[in-house]
Amino acid sequence: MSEHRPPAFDRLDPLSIDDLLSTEEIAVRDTVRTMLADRVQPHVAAWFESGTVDEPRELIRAFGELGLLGMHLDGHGLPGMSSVDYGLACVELEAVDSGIRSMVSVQGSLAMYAIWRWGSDEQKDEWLPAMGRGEAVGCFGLTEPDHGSDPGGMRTRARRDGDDWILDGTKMWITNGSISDVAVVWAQTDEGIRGFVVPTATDGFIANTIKQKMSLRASVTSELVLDGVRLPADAALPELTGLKGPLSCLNEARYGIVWGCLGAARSSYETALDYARTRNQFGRPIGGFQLTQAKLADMCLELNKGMLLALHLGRRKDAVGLTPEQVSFGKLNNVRESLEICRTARTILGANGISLEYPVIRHMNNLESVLTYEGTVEMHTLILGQALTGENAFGSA
Ligand code: TGC
Ligand code: FAD
Repeated sequence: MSEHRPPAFDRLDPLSIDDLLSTEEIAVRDTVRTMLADRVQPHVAAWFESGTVDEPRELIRAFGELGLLGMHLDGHGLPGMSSVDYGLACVELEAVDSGIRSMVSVQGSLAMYAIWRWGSDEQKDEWLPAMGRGEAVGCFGLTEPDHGSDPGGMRTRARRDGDDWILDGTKMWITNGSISDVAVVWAQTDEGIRGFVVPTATDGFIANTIKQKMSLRASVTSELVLDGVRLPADAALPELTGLKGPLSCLNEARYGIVWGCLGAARSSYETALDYARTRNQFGRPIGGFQLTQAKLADMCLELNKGMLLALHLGRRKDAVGLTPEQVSFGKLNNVRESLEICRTARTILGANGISLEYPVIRHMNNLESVLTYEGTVEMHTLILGQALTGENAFGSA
C-alpha cells in the first residue's frame, strides 16, 4: 500500500464528492449557480414573503436561454445534457428556492417530457422548441380536488363529439397553471386514462391562482377548470392509455427532486454552520456546545449521503436507466432527510430561524410541499413496501 496525503478536510464537501464530477459537470453547476445568484437570489425572499414571483414568464425565458428547460431531453433543439447535469442544476435551483426548481421541473420534466415521450410529431414540433426556449410555458394537470395520491380515480372526463374531444373537470394544485400557454391534462375516456395537449387559450379553460399557501410561496399554483373544452382529435397523446402514461412522467420529475431537495438542505446546513461559528451564548460560540455539534454532524452526514445517493442514481440513469422503485428510494430518503436538515438548522438559528432574513424557514416550509407532491412520503414508502414484499398495501386488496 502506498501512503497517500489526502487533501485537507473540507466542511462544505467532506467526502470530496466534487472529485466524482467531471470538469464539464462542475462547469454546468457553476454556470447555473452564477446565473441564479444574479437573477433570482436577491429577490426570492421578497417573492416568498409576498406570495408572488415577479414576471415569472420572463424568468422562464431566462432559464430557456440558459438551456435549463428540458435540458436532459434531446432533439427538437433541446440541449440533450446528461441526467447528472440536470440533477446538478436542480440542486442549484432548489438551493435558491424549491418554487424556482418546481418552475423548471414542471416545464421540463412533466409538460415537455410528456410531449417528448408520448406526443405525435406535430405536437413535438409545435411545442418542444418553444418550450425549450421558454417562449411557451407548460403545466401538468394530474391531481384533482378529490384524487391526489390515487390519480386512477380521476373524474375529469374527455368524451368524443364527432372527431373532436370535449373535456370537463377540475385539476387542483397545478404548478405554473395560471402562467401557462399549454396544459398537459389527464382525463378518463372510454378507452381508459389519456393525456391531452390543451392550449390554455381554448374556450372553457380557466386557471385560478391558489392563495393562502404557507409553502412554495415563490411559485404559481393553480386550479384548472375545464368546462366543455373542445379540442381537435389530434390533441390527444397518441397510442397511450392508462395510468402508466402520467406515472412515467412522474418518474422524471421525481428524479429531479432526488437532487433538488439537497439544494435546500445544503443552503440550510451552510447557514446553520456559519451561524453556529459566529453566534455566542454563555460566552462562547454555540458551535462549541456538544449538542450543536451533534446536530451539525448529523446534518453533514445526511446531506452528503443524500448527494452520493443522487449521484449514484444519476450515473445509473445515464448508463442503464432507473426502475420506478429506485426513483422512489431516492425521493423518499432525500426529501425526508432534507426536511429534517432544514428543521434542525432552524433550531440552531433560534429566533432568527423563523425570520426570512435567513433562508432556513423558507426552505423548511417549501420542503413540506416537496414531501407531499410527486408522491407523498407514504406513497413512496408503500411503493418500496410493495417491491420488498410483493404485497400491495395502497387500498383494497
Ligand atoms: P398501479 O396499478 O400500480 O399502476 C397502473 C399502471 O401504471 C404502471 N406504473 C408505472 N409506470 C411508469 N412509472 C411508474 N412509476 C409507474 N407506477 C405504476 C403500472 O405498471 C401499471 O401499468 P399497466 O400497464 O399494468 O396498466 O396504479 P395504482 O392506481 O395502484 O397507483 C399506484 C401509485 C399509488 C404508486 C400511483 O398512483 C402514485 O404514484 N400516486 C401518487 C400520485 C402522484 O405522485 N402525483 C403527482 C402529481 S404531479 C406533481 O405533484 C407535480 S409537483 C410539481 C413539481 O414537481 O415540482
Ligand atoms: P391525499 O392523497 O388526500 O393524501 C392525504 C394523506 O393521506 C397523505 O399523507 C397521504 O400520504 C395519505 N394517504 C393517501 N392514501 C394513502 C394510503 N393508501 N395509505 C397510507 N396513506 C395514504 N399535482 C399535479 O398534478 N400537478 C402539479 O403541478 C402539482 N403541483 C403541486 C404543487 C404544490 C405546491 C403542491 C402542494 C401540490 C402539487 N400537486 C400537483 C399535487 C400533489 O401531487 C398532491 O398534493 C399529492 O399527490 C398528494 O395528493 P393530496 O394532496 O390530494 O393528498
